Amino acid sequence: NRLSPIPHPPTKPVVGNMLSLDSTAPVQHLVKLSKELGPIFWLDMMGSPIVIVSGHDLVDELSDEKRFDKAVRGSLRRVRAVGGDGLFTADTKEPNWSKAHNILMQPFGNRAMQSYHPSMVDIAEQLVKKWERLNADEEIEVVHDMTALTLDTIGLCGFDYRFNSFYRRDYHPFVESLVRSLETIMMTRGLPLEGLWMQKRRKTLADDVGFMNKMVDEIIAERRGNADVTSDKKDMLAAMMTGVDRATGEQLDDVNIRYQINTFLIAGHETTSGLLSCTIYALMKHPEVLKKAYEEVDRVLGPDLDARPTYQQVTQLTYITQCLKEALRLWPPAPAYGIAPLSDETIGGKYKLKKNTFITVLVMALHRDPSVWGPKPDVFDPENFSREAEAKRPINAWKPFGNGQRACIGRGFAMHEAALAIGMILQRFKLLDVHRYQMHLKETLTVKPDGFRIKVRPRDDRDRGAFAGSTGAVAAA
Ligand code: HEM
Ligand code: LEH
Repeated sequence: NRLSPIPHPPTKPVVGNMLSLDSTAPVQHLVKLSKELGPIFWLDMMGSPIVIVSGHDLVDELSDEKRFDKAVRGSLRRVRAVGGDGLFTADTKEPNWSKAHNILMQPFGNRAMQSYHPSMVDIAEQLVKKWERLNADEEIEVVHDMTALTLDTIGLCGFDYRFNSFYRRDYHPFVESLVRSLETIMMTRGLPLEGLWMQKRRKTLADDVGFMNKMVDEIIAERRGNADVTSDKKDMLAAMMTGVDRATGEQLDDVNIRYQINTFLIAGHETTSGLLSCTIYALMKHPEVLKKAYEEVDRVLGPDLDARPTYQQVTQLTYITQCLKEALRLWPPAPAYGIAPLSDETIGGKYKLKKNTFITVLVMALHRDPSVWGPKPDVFDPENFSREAEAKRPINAWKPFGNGQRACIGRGFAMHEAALAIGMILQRFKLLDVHRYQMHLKETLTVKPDGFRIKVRPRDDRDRGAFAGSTGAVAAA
């Protein structure tokens, strides 16, 4: 067997390892297997192998883009039903990948972030206003509210659309369709035979995708029909409709723009909300970390709750950014990514991989490799992202946003949005762990805390004074 030196759990006839993978929590199951089988192992998915890699040395080698490229296979291939040849689900070789990559650099760059900032504040204010108006007996569904925040933020910054999630009990119909589609896609994870899908689910999927496409196509058509609007809007849609790829001189067509928007909505609703929820969890469980975070917020944002945070102030929330990065380490919302060798390969000096073999980089396990993170890799410690610690760390040990040219284009957007939201929350609230919640990850395409509920109380001036006084900061100056 060409994969014989790579460890491998026992298989069943015909199905191989397929049915032995926990379908509700496949990633966490793989993490467990990696503890038993080591930094590299392979599974037999009905005749086709998947190689699972989680050791830092090996991932470092796999990060060489001259030898390995993103593979849109497995569940990601299924996401093409919604994302089409948008950036996230396009093969690197597809013409629309490099075209959109070049055009979208600008609307995801630093300068563009400054123009989205007021819209981000608009939505974050809706969140904190909702929390300020809760009665003492009312709890917060953390993931629900964080998803409302991230969805509404990408809707407004992306294409000037308000989902108004804070004004409804359920999500917007578009989001209901999106969630149902991703659910169907995940239910069939690992099943290679399209014919085995449940008939009804397939029909619903087609209906949902049709509904989403129609809504987004209408938004695009309306913008095309209104020259005045195009000229003054500075959202991502405007950039996609006017941007020209320097390499080809071409523009994106409207079907591809639709797929990009679908993709931003998948990304906006699935990942940043998980990051925010996990960060709140970690802060609540670590009083000494929370205290430093409050001190930073009081120093940088100050006590005036009516003054909106500026873009510059958010960039100064460096300790909160360390907390976000540490949350991305322990609970990477996108817990794995798929790649394949461009030619026959040998890695680690001894593991043979044939060209095109599907490899899953198990980020969730990589992020707890003791050879990088020390003997207690499971402990939440923002000092892992102090400037000194980051400078000392080997490259390719922390990959929550993927690798190289196929890494997340929304990274800056997500981090700014998240730092702003945590900043505005800590400026106003005490976090109450009323259920003594213990982290339990629910897997969809991403991972998020399941059933995480808290209460909040307004911070009183005494809390604030204690921190502001002790640092001697003049917050308003
Ligand atoms: C790609 C993670 C937020 C848009 C990726 C990849 C990861 C990732 C791991 C690489 C996937 C792969 O290799 O298959 C995250 C995380 C986020 C986040 C952890 C939040 C904390 C966002 C947001 C957007 C976005 C907010 C857009 C609004 C994209 C796009 C790609 C991508 C378009 C594909 C890039 C390409 O291949 O050219 N993301 N993402 N992401 N992400 Fe994100
Ligand atoms: O497909 C992959 N792996 C297999 C693993 C299986 C055996 C458990 C599979 O079939 O799933 C590779 C990993 C794909 C997981 C993709 C998760 C990415 C989630 C990000 C969505 C949101 N987003 C989009 C852009 N930025 C954020």
